[in-house]
Order: sequence, then C-alpha cells, then structure tokens
Amino acid sequence: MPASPTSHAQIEAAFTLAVERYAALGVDVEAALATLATVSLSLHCWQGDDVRGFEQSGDLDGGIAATGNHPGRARNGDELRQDLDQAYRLLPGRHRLNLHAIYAEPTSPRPRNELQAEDFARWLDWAAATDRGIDFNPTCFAHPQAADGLTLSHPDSGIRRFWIEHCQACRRIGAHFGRRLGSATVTNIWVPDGMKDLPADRFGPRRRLRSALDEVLAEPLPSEVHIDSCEAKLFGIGSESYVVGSHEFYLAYAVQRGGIYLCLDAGHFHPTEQVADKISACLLDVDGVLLHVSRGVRWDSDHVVLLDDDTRAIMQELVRGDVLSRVRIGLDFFDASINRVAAWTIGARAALKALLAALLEPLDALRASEQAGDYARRLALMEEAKTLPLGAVWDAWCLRQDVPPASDWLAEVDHYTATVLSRRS
Ligand code: RNT
Ligand code: ZN
Repeated sequence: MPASPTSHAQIEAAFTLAVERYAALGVDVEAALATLATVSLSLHCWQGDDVRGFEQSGDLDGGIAATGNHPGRARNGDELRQDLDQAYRLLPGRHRLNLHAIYAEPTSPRPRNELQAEDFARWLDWAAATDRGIDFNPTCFAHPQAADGLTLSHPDSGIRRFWIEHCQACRRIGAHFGRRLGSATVTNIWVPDGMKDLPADRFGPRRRLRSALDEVLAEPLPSEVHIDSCEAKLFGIGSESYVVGSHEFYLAYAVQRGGIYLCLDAGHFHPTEQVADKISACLLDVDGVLLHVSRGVRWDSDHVVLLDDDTRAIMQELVRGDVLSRVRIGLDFFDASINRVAAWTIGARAALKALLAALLEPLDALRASEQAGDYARRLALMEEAKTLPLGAVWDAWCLRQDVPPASDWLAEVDHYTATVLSRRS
C-alpha cells in the first residue's frame, strides 16, 4: 500500500521541537546543517549496472561479485546517467560522480591502456551541465590481461606495462575532469592482485607493485585538479591467502611517497577492525583519506550502506577530528538483487544521515566530560545522543533541499520503475 506523503506542517513542527532539544545540549542545528551542505558524496556509477561497464570484455572478476538478477539494469551510458539523475534527485545536497574506466564511450573500441579524455566526453558534458565533480578509477579487472588475477604486480613485464599505461591514462583523464569541472578529481587505484593459495614469494609481487606505482604516479599533476589515491584490501575471492596491495603495503607507500590519499574501504579489513579507528592514525602522516563507505556482511560483500554503527562511527570520526576537508567520501556497494535506484538512494541517504547524526553530537559536552575524566557522563551522553530527534532534522533538511522527506522518495522510485526501469528487457 503506498504511504501518503508526510505532512510538511508536521515536519516543521517536529523540527522546531528538535532544535530546542539539541540546543539544550549545546548543539546548534543550523550550524550542523550548514556544514552538511558543504559535503559531497561521490556516488559510484557501478551500482547501476552491477559493475559491468560497457566494454563487454569479460565477466566481473578480481575477487568481487555482484549477486542478484533484479530487472532494470542500465545497459548503456544514457540509461546509467538517467538512473543516476533519478537517484541524485532523491539526495539532499550536491553530490559527485564516481566513474570507472570501463564506462568509457569511445567512438570506436579503444584498449584500456590507450583511453583518452574524449572517450568520456558524454560523462563530462553531463557532469558539467549538472555542476558535479567526477572521481575516477582505473579498471584493473574484468579483462583478458587480468585473467591471472595479477595486474601491476604481474611477473610478465608486458602485462605489467599494459596496466601501468592504463593507470597513467586514467590519471590524465582524471586531471582533465578536474580541470574542466573546476574541482579536483580523486583517481583511486585498486588492483585485485593476489593469490588463492600460499605464495612462496611475498616480497617479489610487492616490489613489483611498488615500482609499478612509482611509474604510474611519476607524471606530476596539479593538486587543484587531481588527487591520487590507493586502495588496500584484506582478501578477495581467489586471493584468500595473499593480497599484494594490503593495508600495510599502501599505508607505508603513502607515507614514504607523500602527496597521495589512502583509500579505506569499510569492507576491506578483518570484521572486528574498525575503519573509524584508522582515520586518525592514518591522517597524522598521510595527506588525505578516501573513504569507500560500504557494508560487508560476513565478508567484503558490498551490501547497501545503512545507518549502522560502523557507518556512524566513521562519520563521527570525521566530525570529531575536524577532518572533513582532508577526507573524500565515496560509496562502494553493488547489490543486483534489489531495485538499483533504490539501492543508491538507501545507501547515500544513510551515509548522509550518519554524517548529520555526527554533526549533531553534543561534542562540547562529550569533550568536557572526557577532559574531566568523567567517563560515565561521556558514555551516558553518547548513549542519550542516539535517541535525539535526528529524523526530525533530517526530514526538515530534505524539505529545504527540495527532496522527498522520510520514505516519500519511494513513491518516486515506484514511478520511475513503472515508467522507465520496467521497460528495459
Ligand atoms: C574492490 C574495491 C573496489 C571496487 C570498485 C568497483 O574490493 O572495493 O573499490 O569495489 O573499484
Ligand atoms: Zn572499494
């Protein structure tokens, strides 16, 4: 049964009361909203088509998998942009696009190591027209040259060369996006390289990856238009025993090299490790952090992000540490078993709500309790903060930003599904 739209008068009334509740704890709701307005998520294009891309060069591999067969998948750039436009219309704020190299639209097929900015002209024009920044990713998987599960660390110098050239091309394309859009593109390198079973040599591939990265990053690009990032991982399907680009590998690399961001993906660590705890440790000596906000269920399953403890803890760290300016927030999940536009919307709205919750923490009171050594008060305030009227502020924010509050967005997705998605075979 379709829910009736939420009453705007009720939202306004609840907001007024909520502002008072927060004020009583020393929290300025308007200041929190002003900060929230400055933050852009990078919405990942690959949720729209189950990480397939447009090359048709091979099935998804590299140890990642999109499971499910929900109808309505975007089959080309126009459909994917149309779906993204629909998702963006349901998100308060202005958000970026996170694009992968396999979403190129060249006029005639072009190998990945020869990709050029013009192959993304349609994405660029679309982003410019909607005033969105673009972030970018080389695609070092789903390709015959990655069939062994090794790319930048491959023992064959020809294969290594191919992926070095691909990553170099992607950096130039990323810089072109950043220049054209007036907002620095983060180009994030993730390679799947690893081994299913116990390697005899753990050093060799890491040495090769390290020198391949040095070559990839050799060309200087201005930081106003381009930011480099590297993404570590614990394991993948088929790389259970050894991942060349592990967290320690990239953390050390980022520190010794300088000038690059480290990507922390919420699904890329042992299940009891907390990405939230790593942010302050990394940011002391690394230039910046790119987050891949994701939700692993038992493994790096890339489930749709929710307003759960892990996501909330990550956002709390950004606010408590006052590091929003050195952190880019990307989303990374791909669920093919549910409506894909709804998946984007659920995940992105959850990430924004988590950020809003963090901005609405009674931080002065928490810090004062901590400084006084009153840890019972600190714990009590954190606990009470959980049931403050976050939803009332969120709904009012959605109204102000001219997007549907509460679950009203579902009606728009239903309409879009009936008129657009259900017509795709
Ligand atoms: C894989 C990494 C990587 C990918 C995307 C598609 O485990 O998380 O970020 O999900 O590049
Ligand atoms: Zn990721």
